Amino acid sequence: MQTIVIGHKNPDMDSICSAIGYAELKRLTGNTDVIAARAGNTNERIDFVLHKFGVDAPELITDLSPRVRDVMADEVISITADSSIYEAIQLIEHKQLRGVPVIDGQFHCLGLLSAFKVLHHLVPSRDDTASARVVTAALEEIFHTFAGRMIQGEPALEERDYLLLVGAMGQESFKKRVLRYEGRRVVVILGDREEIQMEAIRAGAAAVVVTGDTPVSAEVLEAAKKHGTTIATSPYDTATTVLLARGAVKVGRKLDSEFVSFPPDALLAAARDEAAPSAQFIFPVIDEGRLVGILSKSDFLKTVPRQLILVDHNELSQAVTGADTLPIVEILDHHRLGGISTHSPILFWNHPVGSASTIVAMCFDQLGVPIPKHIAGLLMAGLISDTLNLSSPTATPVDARILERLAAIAETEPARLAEEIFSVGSPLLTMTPEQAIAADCKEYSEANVRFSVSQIEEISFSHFHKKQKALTEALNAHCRACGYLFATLMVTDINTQNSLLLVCGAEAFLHRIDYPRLAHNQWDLKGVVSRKKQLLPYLLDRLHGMRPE
Ligand SMILES: [Mn+2]
Repeated sequence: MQTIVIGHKNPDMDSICSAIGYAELKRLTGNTDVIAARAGNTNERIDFVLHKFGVDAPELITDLSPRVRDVMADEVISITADSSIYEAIQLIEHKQLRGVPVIDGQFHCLGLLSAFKVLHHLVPSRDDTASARVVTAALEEIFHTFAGRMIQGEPALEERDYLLLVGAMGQESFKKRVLRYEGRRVVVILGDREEIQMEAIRAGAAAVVVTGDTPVSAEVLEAAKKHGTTIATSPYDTATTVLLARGAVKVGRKLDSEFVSFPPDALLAAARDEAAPSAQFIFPVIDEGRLVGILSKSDFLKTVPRQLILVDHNELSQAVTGADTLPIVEILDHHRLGGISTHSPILFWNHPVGSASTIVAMCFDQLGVPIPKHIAGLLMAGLISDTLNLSSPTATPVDARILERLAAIAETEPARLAEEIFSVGSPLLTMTPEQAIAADCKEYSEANVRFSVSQIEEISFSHFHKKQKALTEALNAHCRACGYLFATLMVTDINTQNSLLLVCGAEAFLHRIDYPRLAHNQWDLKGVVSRKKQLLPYLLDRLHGMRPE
């Protein structure tokens, strides 16, 4: 069972650092199959911190919905098209299959061979009996199916259409019959009836198979040599020998070349819908033309061996796509509760401290696990970033105490690290307006309306005024595209501890904002720096006071 530790969509520093830190704690406490992941791209500030502490970015996972590859059988039992039906029967019986995929030498799937198709070949319907006696194979391959021994002639490797003829009738009737066919296409199968053996040879039969391991006379062998007829013996009686010989037909001639297949990345739910009405017994999984797995209908009932730990969020609307398809086993967060429900009891630690990184550090302490130096550095970055180096109203005495401890372990000065983080990659300078809005955007769903709150941190407002118009346009487009009641962008100056607020959307809502208005879409938020502790409660209050339309 793989455990994925992951933060919210549009990951910020705290989301990334707390996920890496908590995954590391899980590993240090004996959970071997655990990875940290991120639900979106990093930004320059995050990249700077990861580089500074020598850590790779967590794996990018943007959709956790189960895929075909999660449940398919990847040890594929297959058969090549040039194998005989006899070999296919052995395989199907031995492995207890309902059929097998048929491949060529390069693992391309050519079709499917079902046990039903094999049965139909062995027991044809009455209308098909004429073709049922024709076997397309090399003589050697036909002999091989009944463990025959060649006692006269050269091994003929050339594949041809051979007609199986049983020499069971009287000499005159047989002679008439065998002459109806092209001799070189005929394989006569019979017991120790020497006069019929001689008729077959004189008619120029390709081969005579003498069944029941009965001896063949010197005269017959001599005549065969003269007429170029191959003589083989079979240890089985005539009826059995014919049955087995028919198994020499190549699998490639009996396969169903029309079949439903899936790529390994196909969504399992979509594959299930497509597979459900199909009579197909198995579904090849094909990647770049090659057969890489097999999906059976029973595979759709399997549980995907994966579970989630959410950090820095607890609302499904902020979680990675597909999070609702996997069990959530733990949540570590410091936000409002967003109405998540689970099937089983889970570890849920929601603590209104300044960052999820703070909680991760507390988890290390609680379990008595020393915090590795590089993890301490990352947790510092998450904490500093979320609390604007303890200056945000979200910062608590717990954060201050934890930051001091982390600083000692990481041997890093918090003020210095804060300065480094916030001076890298100003969102307003390095991003397009669309990117600046999307970089740290959280969607909320409340009282039947949806809205978003984006936040960017700058070390001054100097770049804002130039970008103000473009930002407002982009925010408007974002609001309309997502169908929100309103969308907001909070631009925070971490030095002066003030913010500017852009809001686009329903006029009725804009009217209710009573901060000092600087322009139609812009308000002055003096002393406001925290989205969740200051702005979000304010917006929710404004929203709840609105009359229903
Ligand atoms: Mn956070």
